[in-house]
Amino acid sequence: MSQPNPLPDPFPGDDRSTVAWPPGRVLAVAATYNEAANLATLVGRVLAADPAIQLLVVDDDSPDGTGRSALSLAETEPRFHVLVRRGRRGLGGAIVEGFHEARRQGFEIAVNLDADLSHDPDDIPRLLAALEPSGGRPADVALGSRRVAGGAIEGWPWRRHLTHRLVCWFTRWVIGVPARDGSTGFRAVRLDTFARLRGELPTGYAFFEHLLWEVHRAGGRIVEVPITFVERQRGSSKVRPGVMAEAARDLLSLVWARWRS
Ligand SMILES: Nc1nc2c(ncn2[C@@H]2O[C@H](COP(=O)(O)OP(=O)(O)OP(=O)(O)O)[C@@H](O)[C@H]2O)c(=O)[nH]1
Ligand SMILES: [Mg+2]
Repeated sequence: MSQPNPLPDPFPGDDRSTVAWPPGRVLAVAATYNEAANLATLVGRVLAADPAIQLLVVDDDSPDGTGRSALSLAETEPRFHVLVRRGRRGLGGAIVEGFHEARRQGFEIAVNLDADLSHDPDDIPRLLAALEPSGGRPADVALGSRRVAGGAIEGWPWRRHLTHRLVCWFTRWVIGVPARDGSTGFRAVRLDTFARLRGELPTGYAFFEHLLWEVHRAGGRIVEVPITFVERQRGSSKVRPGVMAEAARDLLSLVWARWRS
């Protein structure tokens, strides 16, 4: 049997911010690729959303200099940290490495959000409250959901709605993950649950559905909190046909994984 998710060694060629990490419980993790136009707003808004939260940006050596700007911003803000990955690309891989960094630094909870402000940092406290309801049953993952009562998507063309519905239907009914918005990238995750997962997670966009499948089959509890997703106002989408084809292939591999398990 495979080992639970081990903590890998840091990659030697990467760049990291150097200011010491203050102790903390919750780390927001945002993967970035060419998000220079959104970076400063993202950092300001996440840190303002909760005075105890810290933020890690995991950049894949963006050609537009997002990583460089982030590294210099981190010198002035002790709650902001940066990892610039060299020679690696992919949203899922960047988030996994962000979660590993969170574990290495002793955080208990990671909150994953997009850097393009489609996810409102002001919703983070509601995600955290859903993970640890006072007097209620704790959850392992709290999803920022566009598909429960009160949730919404603003600014998408019909084609995006169609793909999104299809992926959510597949994740819920074919793979059996008990969530209406299994593809959301806005979520709070308990890091001890993440550390117990056994399967490989994809490095592309299907990371989100795979993570939920792994949490569910490990007996983890998933809850959903309504959010409004607003299409990005600045910068450009990284969802290209190649990225979608890779995600579709990774998603279909879950059918096989479910059948074998
Ligand atoms: N580190 C890293 N981040 C990525 C990569 N691809 C996308 N991202 C980041 O992942 C987040 C989501 O990417 P988007 O391009 O906004 O994709 P999306 O939100 O699914 O789709 P849109 O609605 O088109 O914006 C953003 O913060 C991106 O900068 C990648 O290869 N590496
Ligand atoms: Mg986006």
